[in-house]
Amino acid sequence: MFKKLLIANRGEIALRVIRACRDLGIETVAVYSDADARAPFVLAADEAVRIGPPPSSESYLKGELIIAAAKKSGAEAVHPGYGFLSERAWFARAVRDAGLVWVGPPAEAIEAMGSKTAARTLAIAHNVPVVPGTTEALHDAKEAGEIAAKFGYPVLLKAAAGGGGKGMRVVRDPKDIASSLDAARREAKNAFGDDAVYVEKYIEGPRHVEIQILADQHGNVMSLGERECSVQRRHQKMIEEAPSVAVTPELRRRMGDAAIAAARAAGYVNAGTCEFLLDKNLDFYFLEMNTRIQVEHPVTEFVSGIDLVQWQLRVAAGEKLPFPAHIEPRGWAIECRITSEDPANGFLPSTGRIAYLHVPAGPDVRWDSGIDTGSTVGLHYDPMLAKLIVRADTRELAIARMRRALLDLTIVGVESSREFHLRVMDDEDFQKGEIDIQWLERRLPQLVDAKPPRATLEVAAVAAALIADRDRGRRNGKPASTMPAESERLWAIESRREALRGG
Ligand code: MV4
Repeated sequence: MFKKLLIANRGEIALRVIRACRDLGIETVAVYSDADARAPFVLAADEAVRIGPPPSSESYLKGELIIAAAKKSGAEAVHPGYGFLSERAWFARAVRDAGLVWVGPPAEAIEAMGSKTAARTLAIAHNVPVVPGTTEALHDAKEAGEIAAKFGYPVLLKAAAGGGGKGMRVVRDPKDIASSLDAARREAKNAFGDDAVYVEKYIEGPRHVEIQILADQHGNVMSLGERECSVQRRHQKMIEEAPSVAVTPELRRRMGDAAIAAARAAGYVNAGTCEFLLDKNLDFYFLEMNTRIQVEHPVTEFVSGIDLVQWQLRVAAGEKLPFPAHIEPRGWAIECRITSEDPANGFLPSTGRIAYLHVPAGPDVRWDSGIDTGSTVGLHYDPMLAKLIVRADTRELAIARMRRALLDLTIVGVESSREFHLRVMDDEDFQKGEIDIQWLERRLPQLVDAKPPRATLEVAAVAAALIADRDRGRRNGKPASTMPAESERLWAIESRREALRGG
């Protein structure tokens, strides 16, 4: 195992990697921009190197500066985290060429999965099911019309260089094919500098289910089961869980085998994720492979009992995976991404200083965060403040535990998505697991509008003050009032917290 590692990232994932290193006795080097000089991940690292001003383009995306910091500090390995340079093949190669260990997949595997059409071609060649469609870029609208007619409407035009839903157009009517092709091309050209577009059959109302894999340098590739990631808005995941209510052990096995085949086809090593669409008939289709550790990895850690970041480090150091090829999940895990966005205001990003932070705890409650009391939240980076992850024996208990943990969370100073997550936990569809990739956007108006009326708020404020007063024992020596009825208790806990906030 290496003695010292540099983390080419920031925020909660940098801290997550530092913790794994501590557990393994590896010294850590953080790199940071001026905006992060006092960030928790910088304080937690053994050493920290300033790499530039706040904009990512002048700091966390400066590969050469990061490699220079690694060499200078005597680090032997580099962990890329997610985002930033994590899926840039040139950076993986530059790290390797500098004589450092890259704690991620080989540059060649990143490249093989980088183009959507190349990944699709690779999948087809290895019997991994993909959505019916083509892999060749379309020449013109006439050809698009012919292919669409062959597969049947609706079809989806997709950018070959794709990702994040850019350069994508659903076409339901043959008369729209030419204008949709133009629009998809324009968007693809803008986003990726490549206007190649191809055709797929459009899958209506699927779930987004992904399989976590882990591969070592000795040819062992394993599946750690699925994550259900359908609760998303504008291609940003909000809530993830493991396992998925839709996946049986038999389906998990087949999806796991498909993910392992895709990983093998790409010569994959380290942690990776195969994304699938799972339709209403429970047919699944490979979409793409994410060649990095993902934000939502903790739900898999909770149900598999395997520390994914620790195993990223171990396989990068040459260790063999000691696990069976398939892991069956135990219990249920849910993650809420707590962001500094205001759901009541169209998810407008909020900035400021975290004046007060109270973090949930207790059995099987995990808080992966990049902030502390006193941290400032700006606009330079992603709005994710923290991830709240819980585990329990059943999905129902996990939802109840998440609800409790969210009530235990107080963030003062910036707006956050906490209240939004509480509303999802209380939602009937969510509780039944009746969700697909369009569910949240369909449900959002109801979730956001479910505001208590002004009068209710005023009554609650008065009641909360009385409860707080009772708890402070200031009732002139009179006995404290009785506890509220069972049905009112959660409301009372919330009111009490609000009332006691700031003394
Ligand atoms: C699809 C699809 C339906 N049918 N492909 C969106 C981003 C890109 N990774 C693939 N995406 C989709 N591909 C076919 N043939 C629906 C989506 C899609 C989606 C997929 C995963 C998670 C969220 C999504 C939101 C909208 C559309």
